[in-house]
Amino acid sequence: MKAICPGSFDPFTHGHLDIVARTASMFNEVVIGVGRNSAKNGLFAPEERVEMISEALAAELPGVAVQARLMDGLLVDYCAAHGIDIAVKGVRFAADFDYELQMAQMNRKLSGLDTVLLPTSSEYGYISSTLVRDIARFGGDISAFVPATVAARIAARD
Ligand code: COD
Repeated sequence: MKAICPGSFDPFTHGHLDIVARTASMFNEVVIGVGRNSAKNGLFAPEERVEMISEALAAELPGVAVQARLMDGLLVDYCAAHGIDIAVKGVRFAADFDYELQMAQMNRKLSGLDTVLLPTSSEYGYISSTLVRDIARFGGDISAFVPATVAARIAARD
């Protein structure tokens, strides 16, 4: 079966990487779908996020069949066009669950696409891209929260 881990990944964190690695252990093929979240103010352009994730995968999950791809438009349309059976999302706390449940039900209604929710690993539950963006904007140290290749890209922006 082919799965997608969709998200904004702005930036890609250790929490995201953990969800992707666990998804890759369950499915034959995994795509990381980099979408645009219209509610969020971006730090990196989606195209650059795809590059950053590809770099992180090469360094952190060598030999694992995961590909990062730009996902314009609706998740359900992307999945239908690329033969993807299941979406996999990470859940850190109740607010994530409420948000993900609503999107999962909507996606299922739109096309029948089902969603698997994976609970975050306890060591990554407090990490969020929003907080990492904020820390990075004010020059703080984000190296504990993102793969080294992502930290290097963030440092190179300054
Ligand atoms: N540990 C575990 N999981 C985590 C962690 C962590 N530390 N941090 C984030 N996650 C999970 C999130 O809960 C989410 O499941 C996933 O990782 C990605 O997170 P983000 O924040 O990068 O991504 P979002 O929530 O901004 O992504 C939203 C999408 C882009 C997936 C969504 O907007 C979408 O599907 N857009 C396409 C348009 C569409 O189809 N819209 C209609 C949806 S019904």
